[in-house]
Amino acid sequence: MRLMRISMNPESTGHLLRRLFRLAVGVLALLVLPVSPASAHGEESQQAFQRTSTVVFYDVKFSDDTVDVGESVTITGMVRVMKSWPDHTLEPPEMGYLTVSTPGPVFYVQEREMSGEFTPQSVRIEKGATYPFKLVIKARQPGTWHVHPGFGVEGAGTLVGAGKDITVNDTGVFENTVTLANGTTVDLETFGLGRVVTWHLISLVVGLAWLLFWLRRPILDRAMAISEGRGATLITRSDRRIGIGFAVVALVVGTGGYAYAEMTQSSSVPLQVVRTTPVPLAEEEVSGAVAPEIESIRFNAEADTLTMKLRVENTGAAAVRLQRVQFGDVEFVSPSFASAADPDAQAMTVTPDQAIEPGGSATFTVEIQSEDLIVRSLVPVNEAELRVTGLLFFEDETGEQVVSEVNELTSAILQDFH
Ligand SMILES: [Cu+2]
Repeated sequence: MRLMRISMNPESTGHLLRRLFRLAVGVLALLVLPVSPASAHGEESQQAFQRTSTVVFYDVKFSDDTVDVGESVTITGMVRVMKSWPDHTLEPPEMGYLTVSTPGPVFYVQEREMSGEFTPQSVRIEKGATYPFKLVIKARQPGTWHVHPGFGVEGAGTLVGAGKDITVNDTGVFENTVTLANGTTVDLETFGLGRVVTWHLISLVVGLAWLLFWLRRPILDRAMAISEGRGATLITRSDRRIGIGFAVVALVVGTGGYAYAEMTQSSSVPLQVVRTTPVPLAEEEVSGAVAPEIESIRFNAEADTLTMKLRVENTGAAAVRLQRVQFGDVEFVSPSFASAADPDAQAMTVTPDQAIEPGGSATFTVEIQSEDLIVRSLVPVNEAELRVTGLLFFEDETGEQVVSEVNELTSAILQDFH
């Protein structure tokens, strides 16, 4: 092994000290200065194609935005596994799980339904399927929490729908009790907590003892011996004996714990797995008699506009009108429907803003201010797939009975470069 000599003249020592001093001041400033809590939509870190063409939530409604501790909020809407699911980059969707995305366990999911069916666990899903969903969540901790409905797909991660800030007032009691088959009522917030703590402590003691036994020896000396090929000489007979002792203790504790639980808890049921297949809405019910086709999409970065040329055919018996467009969880509404729309939705222009007569077809130009889409990274200008996938909503003329028809659009975006 060769040693390197570091020469240090007084000048460079002074320089080094000054740098160290500056670094120390910098670190201290970071520690002392007040920090504001970070806040952002985490979903925006997901790529555009993931958020627009895998799972899309629409018509998401929250029953309340302010509740007391122990009160419930119901989230309803539609979740659609897109037909344009990118199988070439992601595995095809087969297993999904409806959930909520919250900052920690601040809510408790009481009810979880897809297509009116109770879905406590992961369910089988299919491409192009639309499921009405319902989530009932009970407020557990006071505070203001950002809540999204979410849908986890095996192999693709969790996609979220429109979010809302829900304030949970610091009054009320959170109760989470359940009656067991043997008639006793238990509080799920504390049930078995003593046992959990005991097992953590036992593992901690065994683990720490094992670490201490090895870590009290000089690490560098031993590493050197191993690199010189003398590793086998480091382990003595008593090390081996103690090692076996640890293994025996771990086995005895594990099997002993199991035997103890079997003896004291006579009536137990193994963990259950339920795999249901919720029935999606019939495709005709979802997309109806409207067949839209994208002729072109142009994106102008300078003017921040997205211009779509649509050709829509209406084979139904009632006149329909383009109501809104949705990319990911961002909605754009036609001016004629603005009054009834979600206040968060943005405006778009539709030319000509006319109904499509039964049996007829029409060509429209839809213009969207894409600034918000860019900010939310929903226009995939810097991705390998310059495509936009979204949902188009139409409404028929019978006023009262509003029928939202949904269709997917998948088309390459042409960029206007100047
Ligand atoms: Cu969010």
